[in-house]
Amino acid sequence: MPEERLVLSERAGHVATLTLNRPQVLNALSPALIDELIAALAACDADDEVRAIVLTGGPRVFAAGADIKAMAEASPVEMLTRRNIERWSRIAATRKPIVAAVCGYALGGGCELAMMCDVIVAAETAQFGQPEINIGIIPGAGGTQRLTRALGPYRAMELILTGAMLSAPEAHQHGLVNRLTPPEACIPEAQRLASLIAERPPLAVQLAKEAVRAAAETTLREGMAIELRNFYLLFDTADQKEGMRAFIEKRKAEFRGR
Ligand code: DAK
Repeated sequence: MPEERLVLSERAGHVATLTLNRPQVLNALSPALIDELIAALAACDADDEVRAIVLTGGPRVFAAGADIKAMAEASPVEMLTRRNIERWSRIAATRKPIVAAVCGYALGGGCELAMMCDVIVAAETAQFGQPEINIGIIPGAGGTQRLTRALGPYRAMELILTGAMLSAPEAHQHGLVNRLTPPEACIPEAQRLASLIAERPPLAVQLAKEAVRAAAETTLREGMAIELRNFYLLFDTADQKEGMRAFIEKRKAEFRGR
């Protein structure tokens, strides 16, 4: 029997949907699953047919965190030599936009993974949180930084110090979630949003993503420099010529990602 894939991948039009596939352990993010996810995202980045990605954990859960059983007895040196930081940063470095469809728990590394995505669609019943404190550690894949930027320092501090969960409606109210849906509509809504993005010129989408990301990761001066560089660069693309000509000729633009 072939081994079960830990990340399922399917494509409809220009949208790839990646589904974490360890439902029996609430998609606990084992090193093997993270490796498959990195490979699947790299394949999306390399495939011209893919213009936007939906990342989901399926209809019941997003991910309940890194696999506790895989790290319970690890030493600091083992944790270091597993090169997790480098591996996880490859997820965040994906060039194409990722829409997360969070249909249940997004906890610990699961919440951090959702926050590495660019847009978050959540079911009303979903729950977010960084419960690492309850097992004697703190977030290690960006939770203290990205949650703080998303929610502000006081709310993030309370969640990280208590390990409490944040309901999807609260997360939506505080700007961590873009859209709230009934549970069964979460994945289709993420796919709809991804298709909308996929209709836009792909290179402009990727360079816009890079520039918006820079706002959270660099100074205003550096961010402005990245924005300007990308702005000028787009005048060298066929899609910029097509987009502007189509506007002037009052027709729909046909973008080719060139
Ligand atoms: N790891 C391993 N197994 C897990 C798991 C996890 N994080 N979460 C759930 N499971 C497993 C359970 O052990 C159980 O397996 P069996 O006992 O059936 O074999 C199965 O999933 C179902 O879970 P429960 O029976 O517990 O289900 P409940 O509905 O009662 O509770 C729950 C759901 C989500 C409240 C509960 O499972 C829970 O509290 N899970 C743990 C949540 C958690 O503490 N998450 C944070 C883990 S630490 C880093 C990158 C990432 C990280 C750190 C560093 N670097 C790049 C350096 C991330 C760290 C973490 O995420």
